[in-house]
Amino acid sequence: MGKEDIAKLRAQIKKVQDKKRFEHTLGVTYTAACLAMCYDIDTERAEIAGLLHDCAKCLSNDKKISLCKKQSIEINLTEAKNPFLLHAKAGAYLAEHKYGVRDEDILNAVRYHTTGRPGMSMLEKIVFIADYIEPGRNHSTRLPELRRLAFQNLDKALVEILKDTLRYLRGTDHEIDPMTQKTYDHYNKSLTEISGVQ
Ligand code: DGI
Ligand code: FE
Ligand code: FE
Repeated sequence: MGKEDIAKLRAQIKKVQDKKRFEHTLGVTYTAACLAMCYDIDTERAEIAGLLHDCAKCLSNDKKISLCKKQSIEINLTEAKNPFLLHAKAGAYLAEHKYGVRDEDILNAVRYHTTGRPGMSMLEKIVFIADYIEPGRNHSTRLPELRRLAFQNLDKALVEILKDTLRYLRGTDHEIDPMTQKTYDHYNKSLTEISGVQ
């Protein structure tokens, strides 16, 4: 994919998202490209993953569920109760079959952008973090600090964002997807091991 394909993809995504969601998508796209520059990752792949990450967000919950059922995509208990979570898996499916992406790393960045997963690639981390810190976001008092941290230490930023998300979810009646908790535990553990803290 080159610049022309990216422009085409951007026009396609604009058609399937409302104005606010599309603004967010562009914010994630450019933030992911900036993080990619900072960490020496291919910027075009970061842009494509950013453009696609919420491509299934504007489908109704019924559509997300029926798409997953039809394509035999597993729906876990948390997802069954909170179908909005399925926009990540459904998005990865559409990225491949509707938008023609063959790059498994980009597909995984879409698939795991909401919960993360243990063993994320650099691109997956970049999209996960860009989704949280893009300039249009305004959902955490810790954003200025998290934005700075993202460009200094990607893994620390990942752990702090997961910590923030888990704290937010515990303060609501939303159920925590086991994968979100697993991702936090995995990266929190590897950070403390690296820094030698017991
Ligand atoms: O699609 P976006 O709004 O851009 O961002 P997203 O895909 O990261 O979804 C954000 C929401 O997902 C946010 O309100 C927190 C929520 N979330 C993340 N992990 C979990 C979760 N919600 C539930 N119920 N359980 C989780 O484990
Ligand atoms: Fe999302
Ligand atoms: Fe998003």
